[in-house]
Formats: sequence, structure tokens, C-alpha cells
Amino acid sequence: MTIHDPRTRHGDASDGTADQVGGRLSRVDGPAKITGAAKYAVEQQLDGLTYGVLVESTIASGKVRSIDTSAAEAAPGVLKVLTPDTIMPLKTASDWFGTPPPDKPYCPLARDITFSGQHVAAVIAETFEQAVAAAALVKVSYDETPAIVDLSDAKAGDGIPIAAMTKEWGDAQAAFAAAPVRVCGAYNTPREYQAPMEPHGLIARWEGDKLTVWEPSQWLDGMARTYAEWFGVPFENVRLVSPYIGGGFGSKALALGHGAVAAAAAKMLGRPVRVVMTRPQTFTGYGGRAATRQTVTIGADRDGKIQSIVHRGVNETSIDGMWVEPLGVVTSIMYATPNFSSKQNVVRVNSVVPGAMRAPGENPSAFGIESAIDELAYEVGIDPLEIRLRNYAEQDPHAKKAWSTRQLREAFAAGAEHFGWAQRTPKPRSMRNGNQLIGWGVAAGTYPVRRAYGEAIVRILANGSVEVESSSIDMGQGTYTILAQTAAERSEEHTSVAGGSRLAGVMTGAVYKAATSALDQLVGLAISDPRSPFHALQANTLVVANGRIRSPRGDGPDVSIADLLASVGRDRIEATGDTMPANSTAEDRYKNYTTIAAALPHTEGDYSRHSWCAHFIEVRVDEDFGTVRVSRVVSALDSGRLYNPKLAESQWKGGIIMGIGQALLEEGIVDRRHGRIVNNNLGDYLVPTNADIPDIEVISVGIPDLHSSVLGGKGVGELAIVGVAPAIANAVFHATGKRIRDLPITLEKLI
Ligand code: MCN
Ligand code: MOS
Repeated sequence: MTIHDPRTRHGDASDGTADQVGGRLSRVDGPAKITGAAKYAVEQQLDGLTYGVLVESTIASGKVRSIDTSAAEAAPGVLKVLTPDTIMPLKTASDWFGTPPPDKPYCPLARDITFSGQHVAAVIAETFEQAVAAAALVKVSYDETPAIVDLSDAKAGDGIPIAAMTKEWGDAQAAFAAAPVRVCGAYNTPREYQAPMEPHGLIARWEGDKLTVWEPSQWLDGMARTYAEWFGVPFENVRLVSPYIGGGFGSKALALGHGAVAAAAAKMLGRPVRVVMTRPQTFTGYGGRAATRQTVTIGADRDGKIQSIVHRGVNETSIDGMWVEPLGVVTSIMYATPNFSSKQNVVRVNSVVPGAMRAPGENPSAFGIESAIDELAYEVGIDPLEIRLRNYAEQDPHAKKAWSTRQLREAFAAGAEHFGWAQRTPKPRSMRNGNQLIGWGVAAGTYPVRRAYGEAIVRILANGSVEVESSSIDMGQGTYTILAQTAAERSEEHTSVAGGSRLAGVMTGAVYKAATSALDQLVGLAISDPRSPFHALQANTLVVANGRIRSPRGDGPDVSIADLLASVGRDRIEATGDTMPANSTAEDRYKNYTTIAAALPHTEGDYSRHSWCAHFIEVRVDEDFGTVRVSRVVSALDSGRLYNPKLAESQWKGGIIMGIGQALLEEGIVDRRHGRIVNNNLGDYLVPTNADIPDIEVISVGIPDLHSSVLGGKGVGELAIVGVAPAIANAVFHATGKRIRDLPITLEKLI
């Protein structure tokens, strides 16, 4: 990597500056992953490694009456069988908002069962096979009670109102009642799962009261804090090593129960313990996207101008955990409306507590509002693209603040142009090819710019190379590439979660500041050190490029950085950069890196900051069989300035592909008798494969947004999934005349 000023150079592969910000550098970790050289967390070979296997509840609600471990304990190679009675006591950790932990014990093995698949025991053995065999010998008996299976269970009720989710202005009910045109729809999304290729797992090793954990992690500092709190050891005593991550999609941000079991077993045994989830366990070992229900009612004029939006939402949470999937977040900002009301409840069901999955909140929220506005378009007989422009929000309708940047109009224009939207015939069922009904749909998406804190160290080394060090991670988004970073291991510097699409903006900012300061030091040395060849030049600045340093006028010496450092007797220059608030204390820093709550709100200050996108999608529906194929996608996206367009395009396409899966395939099916997830494997829980995915065209319409980040970029990672499912549902309506308000759009809903 060469040091440069990213604000003045816009690199591009074509001009030989692919390795600079804005350049199309390929993923630096790509070759290691493709050749198998990349060593993932649980592949580390450690002396004395032992293997743990989890035993899980087979009921969804009730109590463990007894656990008979005698046969398992007598089985070959078994070192320990852990139950709620024999596992060492742990302490409750704070939640990810940083709410201080209640002074309560924590037991990762359950006596009180609140969902099927809950960890109740664990077997640790010399080999993996011995642990698997012995785990099958653990006999658990239960006192079962009736479970609340899901949102549609009569026992579920209306749930708990979440006052913080209420957003209201004007008089939405009265304006709706008075509106000449009204539409109302109920939109549902099922339980969905992140399904990363690499299942969750870890190796835990204690040396005295110091814990090392090799674990895929979206958030080294947050996870380390949880381990430290569970075991009552200082934060500094926990070292988390997360070299590569085989996908996370939100599921690898927190330390989870199986991690507590592994670390406790390692402590009790005095040997390192490895626990890896089976694929079925990944469906209950952590939460996927919560199932949601929304009603959206829109009142409008006959010319399609919105007068009122009333929105009500519900999402599932678990019996003893709280997950709020914010359903009004897109509803409240996408369109201008003088009257608005959004409220949300959460309903407790016997499931694992749901969790973050790519664009939590925005994703289901957009399915509601972007389907509903399409319904309004047909109701008033206006083109679905035109109605979106008529209701364009010129400022944030909820925060009542100016957008930092909003290139959504540009996104609609570019997407429509490349897609050929003008050729669309408005009537449903009016476009076909043989027995294939063709439909064209449009929908918009958005994701807030979440800002947080990060630190980085930049070193200019004696051989002229530059090292960047931070504790940020790369699960495939491209962090290592954009930071040209060599290792991800929590060391002295810290960073926020790779979640909420914040990491790139935070860390490029920190690295930029560190690099600028390293450069300043280098130039300062060169000008002021009497041993420097530039000392006599009396210049007040120098140019550093391609590993060399010279005067801007071209007179005087032109030497390599290595030679300069040698001449002044230095082996390196090191500088730290951060995106911390000024005058922050050590305590602030700890909080800022280990809790979500410390992040700056996206509407802080004078601006409302968001990424935006518009998806144009063609589907082909077999008239006889009801099978839906997505045949064409053109999406135009505004993520501000792109640090690496090649990687951003790849991120966007990944999001769109995930959106196609959500629209057509993905659904966790609950067994109504036992409250189990029936399709808890990748043979039955379908995610898209290459054969499901057409050519996808992505167009960047962003402009640098300096209100959002140091270098002008906005979020990329989650944006593109938002709006894909409604664009497909809208296309399916255009193809067939059937409005599917219940994901996924499977053939039985169409025939
Ligand atoms: N980028 C860019 N220009 C910008 C912003 C980002 O070129 N202005 C590019 C960079 O390559 C950067 C990537 O986009 O590495 C993502 O940046 P950002 O939007 O800041 O997102 P994070 O780094 O915080 O990554 C998290 C985000 C989330 S929250 C989920 S969920 C998700 C996602 O990234 N999970 C993923 N993308 C994923 N991609 C892969 N392969 N695997 C996952 O699990
Ligand atoms: Mo992403 S769901 O915020 O990790």
C-alpha cells in the first residue's frame, strides 16, 4: 500500500492506482481463501485440544426434571459432562447496549426450557467422535408445558407495546378517514436465518486468569467484554482472535451460550476446548430475523399525493429475551406525508431470542411500505415509479431535518433508464412470453449511516512498506482490503462492531487520520532532522509517493523512505488515528468500543444521514405452475463516495441476492406440536444458488457525503437487500394480478 491523500487522488484500475481509495483493488484475502490457505478460527491446532458437543432440549417449554449422565461419563475418552448442576457459576454480562449487568448468576445450560434446541448439557472428550457418541448417551427427562409456537398461536396475544417505537405527527387517523383514496394491506415476513457458510464455533484456552478465544467475530471488543464479564476477569485479560470469518450477516456480533460453555469447560478442565455448532444447531444457537406482521394503510388524493400513513407492526421475541425489530423505520422517512402514525408491539413466543440479520428493521419495514405504495399506484392508476416521485420526501419527514445527501431521485432515473422502464405496459398480466407471465416491479430502499468509534495505527517501516493495524474484522465485506490490513486480532487498539454498515466509514476515517499523522511526522523529520538530506532545502513541505520522498518543486534530493529513515537513524514511524470524540477518557473509550449505545445517532446535528437505493426487477411467472424466476435486476444505489467500487458492487450484489432468497425461498417452518424448526438444514432451508440468480446490474449514483464520514462514504453492506423483496412482490403483481403480502412468494400462493 502506498500512502496518499485520498481526498485528492481518485484511484482507478485504469490509471494504475487501484490500490488507493476509490480504486478497484481485488480482495487482498481472496487468494488465501480460494486456495484454502486461510486458517479459520476453529482450525487452529493447539496442544491438548479437547472437543465439546452440546446436548439440546427436545421440548420448547417446560422444565428439565433430571439429567442422567452416567452412561456418557463412562464412555471412552470422556473428560467431563456438564449440566446446569455441574458447570462452574458465571455472572450475567451487560447487554449490547452496555446496560450494566445485574448482579445475577448466569448459567448457559438451562433448567427452565423456553425453546426447542436450548443447550441443557455438554460433553467434553479427547476426540470429536468420542464427544458426539457420548452426547447421545446423555438422558434428559422433562416436565413439558404448552408452548407458544409462533405469532399465529392463539396463546400469543397482542404482545407488549414498545413506546420507543411510536412515531406520530399530524392526525393520521382523521386524515385517513377523510382521504378520497385508501389502501390497506397486511404484510408478513417469516423467521429467516443468516445461514453463513461457516457455522459458529470457537476454541477457548485459559492460561491462569487470561483467556484466549479463537472465534469468528463481527465485534472483537464487544465479545471480549462479554467473556470478561461472565468470568469476572479484566477486559484486558481476554484476547479474541478472529482471523477470517466465513460470513456472519449479523449473527456473529455477540458472544453466545455455546461460547460460555466452551470457555467454562476449558477453565474447569485446564485444557483448551473446541465447540463447533452443527448446522441444525445454528438455527437455535442464536436468533435469525424475527417473524413480523405489519399493516400499512395509506390515505391519498386522487392524484396519488399521500395525506396519511397509519402503520402498525408486531415482531416475535423470545420468552425471556427482548428483540425489537424496528418496523416503522422506512415507513416514517421514505415519503412525504402531512399525517403519520406508527406503533409497534413485540410478542413473546417459545423461540430463541431473534437477532440481527442484514438490515434488521429496514428490511421488513420496506416490505410493508414499498408494497403498500405500489398498491396505491394501481388504485389511483399512476405508474409505480411516478407515484414515488410525486411523494418524494425533500427532507426527513420524521426528524424534520435536511438530508445530508439523498440521491434517490437520481437512483430512480438511472435505474429506470438502464432497465428500460418506459417500455412497461401498465396493466397486470399485459406482458408475456408464451406461458410465462412477465412482470416489472420497482421499490426503493434505505439504510441509516451509523457512526461509531474506531482506532488504527499506521507504521511506516524501514523497508519503506506501510503497516496498518486495527482490531476490525473482515467477514467478506472487504475491510482487510480497504484497510490493507494484515491481521485481525484484538490488540491495543479498538474498533466498533462490523454491524449496521458502519465499519468501513469508521475505520477508513481512523486509518486516514493515522496515515495523515504518520505522513506529517515523516515530512517533519525530513525537513527538520539535521541528518536528513532535505534539511538544507528549507522547504516547508515535501511530496511522498510510491515509497519515495522529494520536494514539490522537483529540485533537491529524491530518496526512498527506507533511505530517509536510515539517514535519520529511525527504524519506523508510528502514528495512531481515531474517530473518538475530543477529550474522551479511558472509560469513554471502553464504553465506545464495547457497546452499541455509544454510537452517534444518524440524525444527530443538522442532518439526517442515510444511504438510498432503487431496485428495478423483472420476474417471469409460469402461468400453469406458479413458479417465479427473477430474470433481470437493475439497481441504482447511493452509498456516497465508494472506497472501493469493485467491493461495494460485490456487497450490493450480495445484498440483492439475499433479497431474492428472502422474496422467493426463505422461511423457517415451525412444527406446531413441538415448537421445533423443521427445516433446520441447508437442504430444506433454501438460500439462493447460482441457478436462481440472473445478471444483476448495479449503478452507483452517490456523491461524497462529508456529513456522514471523514472520507465521504455512506454504508454499503446492508443497503442493497432493503427493497428487493417488495420490488419482486410488485413485479409478481404486475405479472399475475395477484398481490402476495406474505413472504416468501411460493408457487402455492400463486396458483
Ligand atoms: N465500501 C465501499 N465504500 C463505502 C462503504 C463501504 O467501498 N462508502 C465497501 C468496503 O469494501 C467495505 C464494505 O463495502 O468493506 C462494507 O462496508 P460497510 O457498509 O461499512 O459495512 P461493514 O464493514 O460494517 O460490514 C457489515 C455489513 C453488515 S452489517 C452485514 S449484516 C453484512 C455485510 O456487511 N454481512 C456480510 N456484508 C457482508 N458481506 C459478506 N461477504 N458477509 C457477511 O456476513
Ligand atoms: Mo449487520 S445485521 O448489522 O451485522
